[in-house]
Amino acid sequence: MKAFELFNLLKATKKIKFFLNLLIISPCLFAQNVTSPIVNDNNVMLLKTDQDNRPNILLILSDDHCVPYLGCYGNADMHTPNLDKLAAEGVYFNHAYTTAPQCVLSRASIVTGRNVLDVQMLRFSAPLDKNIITFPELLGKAGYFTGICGRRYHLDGSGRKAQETIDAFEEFGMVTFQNRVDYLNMGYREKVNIQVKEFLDLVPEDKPFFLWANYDDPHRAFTAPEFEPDPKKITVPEGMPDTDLLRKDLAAHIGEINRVDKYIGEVIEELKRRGEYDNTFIIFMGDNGAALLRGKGTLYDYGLHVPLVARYPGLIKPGTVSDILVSGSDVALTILDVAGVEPDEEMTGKSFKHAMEGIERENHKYLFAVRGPHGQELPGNSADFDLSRTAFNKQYRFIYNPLFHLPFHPVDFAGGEMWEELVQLHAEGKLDEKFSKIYIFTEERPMYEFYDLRNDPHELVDRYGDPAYKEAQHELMAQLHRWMIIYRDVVPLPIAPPRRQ
Ligand SMILES: [Ca+2]
Repeated sequence: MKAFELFNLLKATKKIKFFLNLLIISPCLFAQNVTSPIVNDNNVMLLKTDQDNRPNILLILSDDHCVPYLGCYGNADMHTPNLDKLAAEGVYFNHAYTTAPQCVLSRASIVTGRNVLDVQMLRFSAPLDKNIITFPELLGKAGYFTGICGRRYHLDGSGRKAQETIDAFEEFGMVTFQNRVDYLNMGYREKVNIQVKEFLDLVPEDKPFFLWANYDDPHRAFTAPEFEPDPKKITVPEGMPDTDLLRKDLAAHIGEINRVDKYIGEVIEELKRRGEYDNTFIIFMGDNGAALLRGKGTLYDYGLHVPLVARYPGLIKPGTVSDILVSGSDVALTILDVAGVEPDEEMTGKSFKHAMEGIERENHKYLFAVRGPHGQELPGNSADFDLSRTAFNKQYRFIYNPLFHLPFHPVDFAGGEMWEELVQLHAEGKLDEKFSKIYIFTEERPMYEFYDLRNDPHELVDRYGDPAYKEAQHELMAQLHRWMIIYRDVVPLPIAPPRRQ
């Protein structure tokens, strides 16, 4: 049977199932107040009885994308009219952070509503345990037609594999996403939008949909020269050395984001054409920070701080801006909240629906993030393998580097000419002192780092050990210590026990 025929069959079966559901649910509607929770035949708690008004949900991820690389974050070098308009008609968040600076780990949190340690997804690339519930499954059980498309979603053990790995996956049923959603497909660039349309064609008329669309921009290699700004005219952030090669690299990065904005604009047009735009909760974010200096693979701001934009006129007032702390693990809870579906009890993220409605109430006092292995190499440098941890809030960041002695390598561009020139300049003593001091150019990293983010947003001055920050430093260190205990981290804890007498 061809895939398309199979989908048609699925569509018909789901329609029959929908009417059966209605028959089961109808007596409950009359028996209860309309706002009372009801349980459908999959034992999923629905908070609303008025299912027809539930929005469609479109989650869009760009790949390796940090703040401020969108026009709505005040970056004049960007040409991102579609995402900027989405933000203007909805909300954007100034303090959204992923739970890890890497695809696999971060996406595991996004889809499970839990932190990386909790779902044991440190290894690149581990498959997500079949017993761990993801939010698309809950939406599916609550009556949504669900799908994932585009770039690798990374949660079925992606990447090159030894035959022994493939055999183990098969024997223990570890590739599970085809069972978790109605539609699963993968593709790059233009193919993503073809798949989006294919998915939309398959949505049964009587069901709302949930689609997770993954784009590969601005992941390296950078391949969008026609979208790049003039390197001479862009602004180099204060935290980066201003060299010609770095400008060229940064402009190429911006080009990719400008391109993904165009793709997203096409999806918006498609939703409008189908009359679904205003009835769709669109949520856009970066899967982790950008592969730029002190970005992807590091626990500094550019590694974790991602754009987060949402639009849904039924809920969000145009022009809303939120300053609350948001974690990647909050996305699942928020989507379920908007859909009126009860989360799984193991989910620890917090819904930020209230912030989209203009209520500035903090969900978190601190956020935490981890680094894990990247790729399959043994520990030779920090790009391939690292186990750093961080606790932070809007004011301070504490970083714990248990593998401080591993030489620093940036993720995804260690062999590039921009990086090699900077290393050379550092070796020759020609790099500005403020950059030579940051730990990406030094032989070793310190075990602990501490930054005053309000006064030093580019994290150029490590304040660890500075008596002026003694209390704040201990508070974050103790919070991280506690968190690592609670979630059974295998890494030695940051606070050493008292010495033997
Ligand atoms: Ca990524």
